[in-house]
Amino acid sequence: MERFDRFVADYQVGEESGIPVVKPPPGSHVYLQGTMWQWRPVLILEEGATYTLHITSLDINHGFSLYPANVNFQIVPGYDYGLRITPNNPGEYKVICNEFCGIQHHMMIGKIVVEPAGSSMAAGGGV
Ligand SMILES: [Cu+2]
Repeated sequence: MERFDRFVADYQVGEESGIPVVKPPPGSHVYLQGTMWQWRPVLILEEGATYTLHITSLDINHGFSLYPANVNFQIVPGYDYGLRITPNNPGEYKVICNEFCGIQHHMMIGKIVVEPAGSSMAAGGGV
């Protein structure tokens, strides 16, 4: 929880519907938290860079499902799942909960954006 807060504070670049948007440096540890009924934060990753993705649940069982990529994990509270990932396909991915977790389960949709390699260089240029 503390690491998560520090992670968000260090690399936050914006906010979307009250959820922080975080762009961590390539090679770093990246954190994604599931709670009823949201995924925090929105992650911006770079194509070809390797990250260690930590997925945790703060309350009950959730399912981590990445769409349209075919990745599924059961997320049990109290465990820290560390996945080594290297995104190789730029685009916008949805994080969907595939474990029924209550009334707003179907609203539990997060987001991971993969930017094409090298695009962070141009980020200073505006839009
Ligand atoms: Cu759910």
